[in-house]
Amino acid sequence: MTDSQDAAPLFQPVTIGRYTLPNRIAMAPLTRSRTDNATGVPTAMNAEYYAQRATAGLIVAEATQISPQGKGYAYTPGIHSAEQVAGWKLVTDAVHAKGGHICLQLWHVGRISHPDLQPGGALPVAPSAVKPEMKAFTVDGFKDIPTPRALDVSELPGIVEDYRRATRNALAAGFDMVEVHAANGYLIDQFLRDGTNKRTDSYGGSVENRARFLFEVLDAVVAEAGADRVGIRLSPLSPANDAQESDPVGTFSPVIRRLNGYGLAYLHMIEGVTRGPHPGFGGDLAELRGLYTGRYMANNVYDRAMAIQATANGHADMIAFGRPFIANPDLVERLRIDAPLAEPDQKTFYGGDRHGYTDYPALAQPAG
Ligand code: 8OZ
Repeated sequence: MTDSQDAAPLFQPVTIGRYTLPNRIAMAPLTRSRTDNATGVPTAMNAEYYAQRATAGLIVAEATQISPQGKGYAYTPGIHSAEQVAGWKLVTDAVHAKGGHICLQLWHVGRISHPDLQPGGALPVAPSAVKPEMKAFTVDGFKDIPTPRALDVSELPGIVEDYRRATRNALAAGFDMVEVHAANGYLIDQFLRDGTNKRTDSYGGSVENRARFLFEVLDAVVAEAGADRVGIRLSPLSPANDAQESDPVGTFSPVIRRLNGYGLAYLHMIEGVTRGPHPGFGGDLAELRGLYTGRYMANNVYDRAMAIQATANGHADMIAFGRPFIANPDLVERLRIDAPLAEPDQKTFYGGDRHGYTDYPALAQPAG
């Protein structure tokens, strides 16, 4: 019974951008907060963690700040300094040595930050001075997030340049692709949504204006990497990080339609509420997904059966698994043979050392 599933598209190759990937299982970007807080430089330990998971068809590495201002959580990595590029090179070399492919997720958190995490103790920045009802993860624990400072229009080209530099750095570090993080209520999503974008200039008001920043960023990233090495992540139906939107379908439909014209490597969508539960395949999800004509990566607490079905019936070209990859470095093989999955320890999700990071074993290999 399980053997017959080897023929399932989930376990078959797929072309994504300029790459042919061996299966349709992606490792979703997972914040693990395991770099030095001051430098954000990846280490050999991070390389070992990703290399252990290199049988994923594609690893989308954790959200990585494009600039010091883009940081919103303690111990997250960056891609804005030469030292960070050198650290990430350890990671990409280790993944490539195992035959894997790895993409870097480019991140600016916008208002989801705290002065403790910002250069010079500055206020976090956002499209508008709208306070999120959220706490920030700092080295001293969780702290209330203050009202952010609204970005002046003159500052936006500099942030677009930060994305461009981050893309160049990611390619120099050996990443195969980059993914623009436009989901989960971070800076780009804050521009898109009417609950967080109260601007009255050309970046606020109409959907076209609210999407302007996203497409300026995307144009810069695509100019550096080529569209066939760029993905984008959206979470249109998720209120993650207190990102309010009065009309998700009305806001995101024109965005997705316009993405069709880019020929990107893929659109990665969190299909419902971030970290689940899956909303079902009808309704707003069906409407939004149906608009996209390129490669589509689905994410939202998929299990094996859902993943097999969604890649067989045309819903998705890839499925991104997040938490299952934490405790199952060999998730692809376990899904293939329908082996039981290990459960991750939530206490070691964020921060700490090798424990709960590189010490989850693969299934024992048969002797011989
Ligand atoms: C969990 C913890 C910290 C950050 C996201 C980058 O929600 C994140 C994130 C998730 O996209």
